[in-house]
Amino acid sequence: MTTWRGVRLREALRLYVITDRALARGRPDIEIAREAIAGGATALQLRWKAGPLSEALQVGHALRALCREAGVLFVVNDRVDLALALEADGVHVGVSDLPVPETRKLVGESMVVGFSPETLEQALAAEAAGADYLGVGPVYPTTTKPDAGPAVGLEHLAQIAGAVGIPVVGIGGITAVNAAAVIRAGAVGVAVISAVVGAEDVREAARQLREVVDAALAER
Ligand code: TZP
Ligand code: MG
Repeated sequence: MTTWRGVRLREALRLYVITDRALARGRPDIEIAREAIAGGATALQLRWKAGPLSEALQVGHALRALCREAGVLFVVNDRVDLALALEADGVHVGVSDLPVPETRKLVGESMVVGFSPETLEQALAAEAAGADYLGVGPVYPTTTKPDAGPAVGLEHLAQIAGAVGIPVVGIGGITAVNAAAVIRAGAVGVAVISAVVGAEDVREAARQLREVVDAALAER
């Protein structure tokens, strides 16, 4: 397996779509993922918050195969064990999950490790401990993650993106309308749930977001 760590990662973080059963409104994760990728998603994260892990494994295997076929980065949220079992390309941990040093120790050197810092200090420590990218947010208000806390804003994102050497993606309340500002603040891409997974036309929603992100990156 070729690794995504390093230069390839920045490109892969342009449009990072995260699964969500509730927002999919009965549409299977694999269908949402297929449409999102057809629209231009460059990374896909399996975010499993409820239901048996055996089912997460089943869904994950299908998503893993789809992403491998499409050349899309496949990341598992929170669970290092699930990421390893699925041979995911990456694992994403937050402040309540296994810390970055332990995560890196368990997954080895080829798997991408993402981290969601709440402060600049946490961001710098995660980079030093071997995180490959950071997810910073919620940039804008969101109802998708009830415990996400208040919006941190573009300045907080810009401060972290300017201080670390690893790529940063913005997350939280991002749409095609406000995504360009996130890129201008220093992010290499945007991570979204509702703007794509909750859309009536998932493919078109992804296409529009990707267009905005690509245009904003080209202007930097
Ligand atoms: N982490 C911070 S905000 C958020 C997560 C998982 C939710 C993002 O969802 P949406 O619908 O794109 O605001
Ligand atoms: Mg988490």
